[in-house]
Amino acid sequence: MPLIRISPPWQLPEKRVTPEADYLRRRRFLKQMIGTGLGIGTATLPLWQQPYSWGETSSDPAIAPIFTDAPTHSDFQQVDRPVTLEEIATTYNNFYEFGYPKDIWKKAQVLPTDPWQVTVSGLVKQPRTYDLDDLRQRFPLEERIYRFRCVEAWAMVVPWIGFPMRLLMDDVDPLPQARYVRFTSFYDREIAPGPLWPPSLPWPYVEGLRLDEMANELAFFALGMYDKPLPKQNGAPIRMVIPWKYGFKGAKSVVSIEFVAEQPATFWNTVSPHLYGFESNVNPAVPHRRWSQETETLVGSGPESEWERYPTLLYNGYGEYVADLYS
Ligand SMILES: Nc1nc2c(c(=O)[nH]1)N[C@H]1C(S)=C(S)[C@@H](COP(=O)(O)O)O[C@H]1N2
Ligand SMILES: [Mo]
Repeated sequence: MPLIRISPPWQLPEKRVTPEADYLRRRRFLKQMIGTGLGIGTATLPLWQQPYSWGETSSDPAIAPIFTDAPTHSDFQQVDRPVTLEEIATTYNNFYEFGYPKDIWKKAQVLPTDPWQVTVSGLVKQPRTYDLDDLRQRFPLEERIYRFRCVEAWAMVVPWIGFPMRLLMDDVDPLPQARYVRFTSFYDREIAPGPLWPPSLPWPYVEGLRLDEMANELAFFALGMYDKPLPKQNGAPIRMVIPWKYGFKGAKSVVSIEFVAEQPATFWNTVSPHLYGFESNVNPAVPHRRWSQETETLVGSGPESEWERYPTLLYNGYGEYVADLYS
């Protein structure tokens, strides 16, 4: 398949980033286009911009509108920074199963995402296995514009489409003994072997939350972003989004969710317990061993050496929602 090379994002004719107003206007415009049945010619678009790409069902025009129709949650319509350009958020990624470089989006296109199943098991009254249709139909989709902060001190603002984790919890009904939740990403060494070094990385990628963190209003499962199903490089077909924690807490391409009694071992915490704590809430006062966390750069806000710097906020600015979890 021919890959279309795009210019570096800061050379795009649009502004460096998409102001909220423009983003919202574009969203309404797209809805109208779909409403009137006027498709936009998409064959020439790069892979990650094509409207619907869950494998075999990608030609099903009935599916795409559920993403554009998802209402924007009134509390999460904007943040105090511009929404990151889609072209940036989908080409500057961490997905180590496909290697270390930020441009793994090309390699990630081999991720098989259809069929897909998410198994929910462990200390629950109603163990369940969801396929993609179950996930899309059982849980009402909404849009939320969230800040995103990687432990590497870069940040983005992403319009996610998905549903609160709380709804899935209610659906499986955790037992009283359940105190933690363990989330496991897709792993298939034949398809995505991960970096060759170090050879001992503890695959698969596993992340964990306390039960009350998962129940928090902000904890979210994303099925889409920018009105479209998630691109593979961003963790298709379903990923965690925990906006008050560092980005690595948000496992991509989730296949298993287990309710457990004890704090689970996680990927990064196993690699380096003192660098990557289980909790890993965004906190400007706690430096990484090799860099300060006091400020962060906004990805895509110009050529990389000139990215805008902002102060890091405790809990990534979401203290009002989560601070009482940690008092
Ligand atoms: N399975 C898996 N999930 C993952 C990662 C990964 O390497 N593998 N990287 C994490 C890190 S470090 C970050 S910052 C975010 C990046 O998400 P994005 O590429 O959509 O911005 O995904 C997180 N989830
Ligand atoms: Mo990260």
